[in-house]
Amino acid sequence: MIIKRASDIKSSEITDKAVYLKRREFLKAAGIVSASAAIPGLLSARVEAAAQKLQYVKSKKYQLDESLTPYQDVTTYNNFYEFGTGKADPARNATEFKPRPWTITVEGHARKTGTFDLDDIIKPHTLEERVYRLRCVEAWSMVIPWVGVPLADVIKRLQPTSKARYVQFVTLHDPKRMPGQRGFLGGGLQWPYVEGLRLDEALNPLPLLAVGLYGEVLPNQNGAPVRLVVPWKYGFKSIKSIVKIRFVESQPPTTWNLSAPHEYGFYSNVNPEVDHPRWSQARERRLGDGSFFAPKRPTLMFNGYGEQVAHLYRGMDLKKNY
Ligand SMILES: Nc1nc2c(c(=O)[nH]1)N[C@H]1C(S)=C(S)[C@@H](COP(=O)(O)O)O[C@H]1N2
Ligand SMILES: [Mo]
Repeated sequence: MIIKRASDIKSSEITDKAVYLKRREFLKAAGIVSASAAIPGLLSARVEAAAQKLQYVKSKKYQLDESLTPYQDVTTYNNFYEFGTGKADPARNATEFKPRPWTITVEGHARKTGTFDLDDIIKPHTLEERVYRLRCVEAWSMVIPWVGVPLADVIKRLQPTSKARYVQFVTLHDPKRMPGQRGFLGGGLQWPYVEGLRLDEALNPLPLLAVGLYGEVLPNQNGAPVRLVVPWKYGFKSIKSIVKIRFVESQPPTTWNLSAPHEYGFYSNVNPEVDHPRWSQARERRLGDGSFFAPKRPTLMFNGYGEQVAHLYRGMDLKKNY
């Protein structure tokens, strides 16, 4: 099924009440009901585009006793090199990006391969909200209420075979729609952006395929329409705008490792004891904590998720496997 964005819908369609009601049902079936949809008189495409609400259940288990990073920070301080290397660039340069319709192609060692509509990969009625920390390798962090589904559930439905030992993820490669993929705006990364996890990491209950945050569809700058959230790893593992999932036998290449192998490894687990070659990873600045000069907080091993994930790395030298 294809979900139209509010911006695709002509105002003539919106003013017709019958069409409006039908469309509202359509959006509801898709898990999207806009704030303004509750007040027909106030319906406008502009308002609706600003707030496409999602329907989801709040996770009881995955909450944090920490204040949420304000929406403003979450959506204006981003890393998304496809839209520029500056933190403010993605919010500015991704406004025209249309994340629907969207398909995901599944390849490699799995029983269910092929190209699927996003809504077949992530069933809109199964959405869950979980509050996770995200910590960038650049030593800033955020606490965000994500809306999505566990990656493990999606992978199980795709039925990887015994040959699958890693999962690779690929971002959209479309220089016409992603200005950072043309010329110098994207900092000279190799495109498309790629990431990967060991299959057992991917099957851990924590990683989310997120389609929203703060109860609304993902803003473009945060990786619309679907991005990964792997909360115990540095932010760059949480790949945005995913179009391909590939089940492979050997460790797949990853973008930041290709770009600077001595600085960014395949694992990239948050680890206060292993410094980045050019700076310490022992402390972090929490966005929204006040000024840039607010005291930093200590970074936690595995970003605080050790209880859930430390067993994945038993016996491994995490200094070598950075
Ligand atoms: N495709 C793609 N995914 C990406 C990036 C990117 O440049 N391109 N940046 C990564 C980095 S370095 C971080 S810290 C997070 C930032 O996510 P946020 O902007 O939603 O906070 O996205 C990650 N995912
Ligand atoms: Mo990052």
